[in-house]
Amino acid sequence: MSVPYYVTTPIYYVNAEPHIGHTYTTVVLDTVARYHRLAGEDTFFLTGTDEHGDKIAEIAAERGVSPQEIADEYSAAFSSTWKELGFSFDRFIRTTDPDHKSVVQAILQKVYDAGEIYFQEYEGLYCVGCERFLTDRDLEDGLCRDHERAPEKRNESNYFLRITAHFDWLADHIQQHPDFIRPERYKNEALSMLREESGLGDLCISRPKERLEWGIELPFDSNYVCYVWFDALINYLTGIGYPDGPKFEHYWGSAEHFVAKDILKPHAIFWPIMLKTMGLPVYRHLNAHGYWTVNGRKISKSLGNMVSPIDMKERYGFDAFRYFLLREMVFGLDSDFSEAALIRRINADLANNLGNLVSRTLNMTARFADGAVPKAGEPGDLEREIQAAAPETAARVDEFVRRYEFHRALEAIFEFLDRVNRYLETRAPWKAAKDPANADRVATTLYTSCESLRVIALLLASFVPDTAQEILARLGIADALKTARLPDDAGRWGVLEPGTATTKGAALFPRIEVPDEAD
Ligand code: ME8
Repeated sequence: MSVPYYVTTPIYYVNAEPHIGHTYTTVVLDTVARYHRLAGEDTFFLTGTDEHGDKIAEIAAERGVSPQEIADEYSAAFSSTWKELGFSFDRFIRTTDPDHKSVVQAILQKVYDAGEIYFQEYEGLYCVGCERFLTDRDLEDGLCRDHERAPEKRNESNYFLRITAHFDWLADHIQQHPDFIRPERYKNEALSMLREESGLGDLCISRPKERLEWGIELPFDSNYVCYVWFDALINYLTGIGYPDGPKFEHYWGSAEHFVAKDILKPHAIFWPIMLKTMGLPVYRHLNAHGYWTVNGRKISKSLGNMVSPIDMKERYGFDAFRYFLLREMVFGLDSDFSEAALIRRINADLANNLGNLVSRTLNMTARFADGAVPKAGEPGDLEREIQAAAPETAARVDEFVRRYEFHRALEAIFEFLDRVNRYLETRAPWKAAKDPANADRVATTLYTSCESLRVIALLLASFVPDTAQEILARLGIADALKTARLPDDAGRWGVLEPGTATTKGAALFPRIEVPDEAD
């Protein structure tokens, strides 16, 4: 089998409809999964929903329905939205799936038998939003920093996982593998969580049933259910058939998790230690990104600013929205969303730049070459420059996608696109075609533009899949993505066969007119 590549989104809580934040992480995953598949890697893309815990039990109680009903409703909202948006995931896991429940119980028993779990009475401040006991550092003016709500004082006997005993080992591992957690700022944050003064203690992994029944029962004590984070993280193993499925053995060594910075601690600290206590190798990389704000404000239900990806798809087309998300956010840093900024990007990059090149090239091919890819004559300097830029661009895109620098990858593709637009301006085939003596030069120019469009479409295929497919179809090579290998096929020149029938089609991205005050 070919090189494995296993990527995961966080599994989303079933307490909200999917919004721009969840959509961003899933768009990133869809993009890398598509890219690595096109690069011939054996890719597995996992996403899903996180359904147990206080938070869900609380909503169910408020609504007077069972937690399972809430979980079914919201999980379906995520899975149907993800399908409607065309995400190419290989499994949508739910933590209420039967295979997940047995995996969690088997792991709990294994770790318990290994002596890594102990029982103790505990008193502390508990935040239902975080689903955990807080430390002093989590508090600001007595309120949970993340949820801005007062934690509850709780006194309970519970089971704890000995995580503190593994801090030195984990700190060493992080230092010896500098890109284990990336970008670097999050590696540094994880290291500082492991320092003694951070006050991070052992991890409480149980909840007494008298307080919370909605969870997976501990196999060694039926009075308790498993803490939701311990259960949730294990989805990354269940999703590929742990413990003895063939997929598990194939994929686990290549695991890459993607999360936003809100859930750095469970992924950077709890999860590697959990894996260690289970006797499993740790994941390959944890990739953390920043937050989306909307018009400069945090996304929240109460502000009513939860940008819906389905609304965006209906209004602008989903490719335009995904392009914006990937082009605008520097992976790792925060970014702001506004419709005005989205419209600016659509007009500048997609309508003017890309859309224009597609329509000019295909209209002229229809007019001056009878709607078929013409045969190129001898290339001049300008053609040779474009031919040389194609493999360079493909190599840069490959490097940037593999480093998760999506904005740079798109920048590189659009630099190539600009170059082709400038080339067309210089060759001006619409003028040259007036004199039949220029027929050969016009054919060469149009071949160069059509072939450049093929290169651009292959490189864009992971970022804006429907648009790329449409361009390829108009170029008469609708099946190109079925066999293409990136980066080589995008960098190879002369693949389009002269004589291939092309189609003009409507504008790919019509310009969006906005009144001036929209800015
Ligand atoms: O934390 N900006 O689920 P969750 C960017 N169930 N990304 C955002 C975002 C924003 N404003 N808001 C949400 C949980 N996200 C747990 C995870 S994993 C074993 C368990 C994205 O529904 C981002 O990926 O709160 C973030 O990490 C995740 O949604 C949190 O989703």
